[in-house]
Amino acid sequence: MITLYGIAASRTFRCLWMLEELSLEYRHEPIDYRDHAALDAPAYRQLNPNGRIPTLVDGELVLWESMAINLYLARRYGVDTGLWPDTVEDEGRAWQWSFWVMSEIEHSLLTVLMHQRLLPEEQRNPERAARHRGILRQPFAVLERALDERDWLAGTRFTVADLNVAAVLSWARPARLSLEDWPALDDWLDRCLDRPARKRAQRK
Ligand SMILES: N[C@@H](CCC(=O)N[C@@H](CS)C(=O)NCC(=O)O)C(=O)O
Repeated sequence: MITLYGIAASRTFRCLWMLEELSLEYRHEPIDYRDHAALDAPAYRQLNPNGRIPTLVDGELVLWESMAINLYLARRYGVDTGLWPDTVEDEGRAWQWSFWVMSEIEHSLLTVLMHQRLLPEEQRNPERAARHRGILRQPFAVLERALDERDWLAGTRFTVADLNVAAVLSWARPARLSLEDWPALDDWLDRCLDRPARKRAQRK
């Protein structure tokens, strides 16, 4: 039995999206990241010593870190459904893009989302948002060049590489961050976010 802990309006969304793509049966425990009593409960800390979401339990295996959870799920259950790449080279690309999006994009894009949309207006810092919009231009250009040459990031179809990167990039939409300078990226993001499994995950 698979159990996933965490609400959809958090990084848990990435793993809900993967579970939905794989059509797996799972139990969803929607722990909120603001519910510190739940995150600090000894039974939860035993699963995730960081006291964060998401956490996946699959039989004896307990995993945390959204990208690791998705790479595991795709490798274990996504070979037949096509979520796991076909070649070792494309597996390498899936690792590459998953690490890359976390190190080059996640922090700056979350900062833009917080300071452009999510924080109460009096707590927003427009200079901070602008600085991180500037930082994002370089990795966005890298992704644009990659997607100018190919439709998908690892192989010739949607895989875990696209899901992991698009799940982070999806914050650009609620942040109302224009991607018009990167048309191939913008188009690829639309194609990823248009998938029924993504929409189901968002409603969890
Ligand atoms: N790198 C981790 C980050 C996990 C994380 O920071 N989760 C947030 C919610 S999106 C959380 O649990 N925050 C609660 C807290 O920091 O107290 C991952 O990708 O899974």
